[in-house]
Amino acid sequence: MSQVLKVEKVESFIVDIPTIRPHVLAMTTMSTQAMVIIRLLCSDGVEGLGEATTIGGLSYGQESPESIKLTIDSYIAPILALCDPSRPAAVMAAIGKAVTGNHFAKCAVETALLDAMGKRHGLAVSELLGGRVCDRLAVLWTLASGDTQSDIEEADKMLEQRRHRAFKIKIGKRPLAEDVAHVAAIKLAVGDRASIRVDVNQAWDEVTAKRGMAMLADVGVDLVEQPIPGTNRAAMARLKAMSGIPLMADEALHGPSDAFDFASSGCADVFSVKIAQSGGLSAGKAVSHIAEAAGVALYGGTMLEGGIGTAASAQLFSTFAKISFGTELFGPLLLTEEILAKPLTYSDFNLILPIGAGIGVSLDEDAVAAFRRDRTVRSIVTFPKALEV
Ligand code: MUC
Ligand code: MG
Repeated sequence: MSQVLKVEKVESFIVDIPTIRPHVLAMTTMSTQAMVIIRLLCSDGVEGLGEATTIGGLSYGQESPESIKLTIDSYIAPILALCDPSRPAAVMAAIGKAVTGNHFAKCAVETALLDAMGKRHGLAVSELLGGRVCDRLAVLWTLASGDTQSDIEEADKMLEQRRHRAFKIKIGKRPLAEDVAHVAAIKLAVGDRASIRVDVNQAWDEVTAKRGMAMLADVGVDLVEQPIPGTNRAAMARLKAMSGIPLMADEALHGPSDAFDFASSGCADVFSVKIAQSGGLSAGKAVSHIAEAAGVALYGGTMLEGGIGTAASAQLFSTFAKISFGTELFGPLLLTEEILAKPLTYSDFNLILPIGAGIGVSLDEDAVAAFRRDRTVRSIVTFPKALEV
């Protein structure tokens, strides 16, 4: 009789939570966030949690909440049934052979495997990834109400509460002059109290970006994120070469091979590392190593995940030797409801790393039950006990 550990049950479900205000990005306006949560039950009774969350359905990335769930249920769960969950790297390699792309779905699964492994051994996921360098991470806030005065009031409130002292302003939806005036007014209001960055979410062409980045440098912006489509690498390299402000790649980075290409072609000064876009925590870690080797600065990105994805991202980012531009791990704060049993702690401009095994958080089952999209029909994939590897 084999003693190999098994995955006995895979459950994935979508949770829809409203945002505290409309979140206006160049390509969509969010009023709710849909999070895909996965629960793996292993044969030793240990449960692993993971999350895959994207922004605005299919308007940001190539996977939607519905496609992530379908990929997990129909293509990944049957592989999990045949694998030993105490070997996450081997399981992810088996999944990689059968499932191309689908980085978000893979990220949720790897997170759950690492969470279970950490719980099994009494270790935080950061320890499994090499060990923490810090116990807290600087966290910025995105000003994206769509209204200049509301954004200024929001920034003032965050500064007073000592919650955030770096702000990312979403632009690219309005004409360039209006966007720059909006950013200039916010920078003038916060002065030296905060760092101001912008995220264009690929909305500009190269000509607009050249003009825009010069204008933003004049108003005191510290960082410009993904001003043009990430696929236009040559133009990213030209913008980096001419810009007086550091240029950050976000949508362009879908894991280690993009990171390698971007680093070797000098396309960005900074990489926004996202666990979901990278294809999981290990892939995100590889992105960070490529950046470090190439002298590219690091930033801890988010897909506006809830508590599970945010905790998992924090576990990884806490292992980076240096994270020059901080993180944007504020996702749970943008939502009206908490689904963690114990909310993450934000204090003195930082996210405090959760203490505890695995990713360090657990679900509030009542909150989850109240916000699950499938409140009536449940989809749980249970494997027959007799199944042998
Ligand atoms: C993005 O493009 O960076 C992260 C923070 C935020 O407000 O939006 C996301 C996506
Ligand atoms: Mg971005």
